[in-house]
Amino acid sequence: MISRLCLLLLASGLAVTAMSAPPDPANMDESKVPPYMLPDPLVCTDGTPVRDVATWRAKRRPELLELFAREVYGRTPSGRPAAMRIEVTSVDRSALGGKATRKEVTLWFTGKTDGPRMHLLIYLPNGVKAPPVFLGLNFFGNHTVNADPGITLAAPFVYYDAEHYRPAAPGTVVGSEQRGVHAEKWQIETVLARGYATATAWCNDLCPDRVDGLRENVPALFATGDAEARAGDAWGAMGAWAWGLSRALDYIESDAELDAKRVAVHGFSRLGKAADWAAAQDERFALLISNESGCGGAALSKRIYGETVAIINGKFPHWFAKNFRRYGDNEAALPVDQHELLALIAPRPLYVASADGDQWSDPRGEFLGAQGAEPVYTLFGKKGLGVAAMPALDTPVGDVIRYHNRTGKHDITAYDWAQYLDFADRQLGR
Ligand code: GTR
Repeated sequence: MISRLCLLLLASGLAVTAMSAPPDPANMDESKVPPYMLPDPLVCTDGTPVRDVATWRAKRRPELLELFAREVYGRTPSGRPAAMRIEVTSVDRSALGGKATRKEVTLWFTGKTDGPRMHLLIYLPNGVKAPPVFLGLNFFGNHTVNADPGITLAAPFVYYDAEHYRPAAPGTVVGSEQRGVHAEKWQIETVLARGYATATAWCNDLCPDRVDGLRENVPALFATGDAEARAGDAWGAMGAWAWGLSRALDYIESDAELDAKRVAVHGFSRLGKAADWAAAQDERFALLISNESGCGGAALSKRIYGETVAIINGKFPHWFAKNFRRYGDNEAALPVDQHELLALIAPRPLYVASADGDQWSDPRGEFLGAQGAEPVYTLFGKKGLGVAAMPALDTPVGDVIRYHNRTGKHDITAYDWAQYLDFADRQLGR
């Protein structure tokens, strides 16, 4: 398999030999990608080849999960808390002009209203029995995903620019003028019209996206310790966000109006990384959409292009396990790479998407991540990407693994959603 991966990489125009020092600070030049070697998803750490699904399940999959937990994302401390309490706080059966039912649900993780909680927003298409669900976290609060005035405003917080993540004027608080600022990114009416439900929660409910965020909410519940003081293998924001996606799925399982067996988890950018990790760990997710998840998501770490392990951990010290920092400018030492994270989704449908204007996320590295997962899909008898080279722009390829590289900037657009809906139709059976 190593040789097969090498061949694929060579076919993509890359030499695969030994590691050399990465360019500083960020390489955005394809000709300067240094040689690298990827671990084989189908060879266990002790050298045992994985030749069947039983060995993958019993040995290699648990081993890879352990490596990603220990070295990259940190350990997920627990599943569903025994005392978690679910409260449906509102139901409106004539939302969005009568086309949808809007539900708001709070998950009280300790069962107590003074403990950490997540507010889930759900839309169901009226007239569709037990629809499949698209589930993803949002960046800035549930009220930003649609202009529907019935969505409860998130608690006041310092607002960030809608396109980037710079703090806005200090003290700016969320208000009704921010309703629907990310509606384009969510395409909720389109998703509903195609017969799917959609569910979302604000990532900050789980772990505020800032350096000291680990002292609050879910990380605090599990006594994580702050970004610097925590243990090397303690989780960070990515872990807490992924955990929250699994708790949202717990709710979906409890709601007979939704089809919990057909939940597509999706995420864009940093929340794409979280969705990847959630789907890798929790096999209840039926399908993963990884939209421009980049470094620490679908993009290979050992391919030094765009954002690197050193850069991401420097800018966002709270996202990953502290152990991941050891691989900054030392990616060759990583015992895993992100193609193996995507392999953990097998045999479930996987869509990886890039944007050509988003070189920071390394589109080619994302493509190679998806391609590198393919041998595990083949082991399951599933058709993966089925291409040797990266496809032309705006040309989706693949079967159970699918990939496209969209024209345009770092974003999730109507074009992207059109592909995801078609993919979900085919793979989830609508
Ligand atoms: C960037 C970060 C990326 C990506 C992006 C986003 O600043 O470097 O890894 O997560 O933010 O979330 O939009």
